[in-house]
Amino acid sequence: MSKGALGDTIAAISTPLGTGGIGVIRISGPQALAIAGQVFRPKGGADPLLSHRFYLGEIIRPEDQTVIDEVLLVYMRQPKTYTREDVVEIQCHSGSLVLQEILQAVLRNGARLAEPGEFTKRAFLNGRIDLTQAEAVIDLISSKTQQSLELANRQRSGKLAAEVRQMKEGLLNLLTLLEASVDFPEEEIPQISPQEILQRLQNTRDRLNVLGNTYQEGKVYREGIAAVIVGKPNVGKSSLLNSLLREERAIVTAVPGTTRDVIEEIVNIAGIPLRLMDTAGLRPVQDAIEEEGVKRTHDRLAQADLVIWVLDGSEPISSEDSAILPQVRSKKVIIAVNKNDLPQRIALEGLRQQLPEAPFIPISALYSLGIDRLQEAIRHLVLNGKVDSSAEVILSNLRHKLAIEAARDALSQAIQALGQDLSWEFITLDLRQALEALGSILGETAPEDVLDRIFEQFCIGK
Ligand SMILES: Nc1nc2c(ncn2[C@@H]2O[C@H](COP(=O)(O)OP(=O)(O)OP(=O)(O)O)[C@@H](O)[C@H]2O)c(=O)[nH]1
Ligand SMILES: [Mg+2]
Repeated sequence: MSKGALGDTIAAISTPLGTGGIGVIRISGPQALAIAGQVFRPKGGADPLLSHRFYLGEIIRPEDQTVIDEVLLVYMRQPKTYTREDVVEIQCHSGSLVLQEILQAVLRNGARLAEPGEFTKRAFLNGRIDLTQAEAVIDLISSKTQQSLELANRQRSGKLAAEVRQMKEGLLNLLTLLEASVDFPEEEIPQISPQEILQRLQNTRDRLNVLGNTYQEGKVYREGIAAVIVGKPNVGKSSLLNSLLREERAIVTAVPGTTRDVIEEIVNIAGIPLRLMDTAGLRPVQDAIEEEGVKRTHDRLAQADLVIWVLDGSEPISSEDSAILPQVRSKKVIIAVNKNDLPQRIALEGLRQQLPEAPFIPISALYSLGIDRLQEAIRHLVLNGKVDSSAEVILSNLRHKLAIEAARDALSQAIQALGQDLSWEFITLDLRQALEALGSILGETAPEDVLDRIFEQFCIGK
């Protein structure tokens, strides 16, 4: 994708392919209205089409003037459109053949097939949204919980961008003052004391620090975490998965070694999208299938952000349980002491000493008891107890976090330079670096390949 190709008109199917009530074909660019005129016959013959109005009519094949579908068409004159260009949207019956044929008719009349994310990229290049807002559109589409949706919406509405802009403005202000005194030391220009400079630098650095610290929470909500349920056979791992899912997803039987393959589902735990994996029970393997299953358990364990280790509270700890300890020790781990509905015969003291940080939660997966407490423990552990959802702006994107840190480090250097009485040129250099880092968040100074990487994550038609 290149910035230069803005002059042409692009088109794509914007709804998922497949049968459904309505499908949408979107066209954007200077030729949008002309192309619509070639393929669309409004009922009653409206001409010209007025902006931002729906028209009922038919789409016809340009070659032989036969009808493809009856549709609703809306023409939106720029600039009040998604891309800030002329946009036409055609709402047709959603069958993949209908959608494809209409798209073909549009393409034959001069549109080019849009690349993934190209509509949103145009909105960015035409200045309707900044890069954080474009990125928020991806997050919005892929949100799995209300919390991640809310984070995406805050970013889409420009909260992060506003905060970044404000800090940029402050720094730019300072830079101008400093450069004036460097360039015209004898002139009568407003002077700024070193204390005042220090104060301003520190203020902004502190704000950057606060913002950077929200990333841990934001990332969890945006990307979710991988949690794997492990334990020896028959302790109730699959029962726990089912209980958390509120659905009989995994097979549960009284036969140890029931689960052979990894079963993976997404559950919403207090707003956190949890990729939950039920695994084969860990024990010395008895056949080739179980061997492969246990190997898969180990693979998942290695990648997991969080481990839920299930024990059977109705039995004493066995050597099979103990063999699991070294494999989970270095992980964030929660101990679910299951079968709490039966008389308890487990002694946990030794294990508590081995895993002093881990919460031990008594549950009954069979009767869904203690599951709330388990969920709370998961939330607490994942967010490290450092949750501050009240923060107005929460970082959830690694690109933003790295830029915020780069800006912060540049300011720390400036503060150091100030303390060492270095020439103000050193400080202005650091300030420029900080400004560049902040500008890259908004897309002002983001190089082409960074943009490409961002917009490639979109689907076609967005
Ligand atoms: N009383 C009681 N029984 C339970 C509970 N949870 C699971 N069970 C029973 O324990 C047996 C094993 O349950 P599963 O969920 O299949 O255990 P698992 O850990 O997935 O076993 P494998 O897949 O073989 O490793 C079944 O008979 C369950 O009904 C519980 O909370 N209380
Ligand atoms: Mg199982």
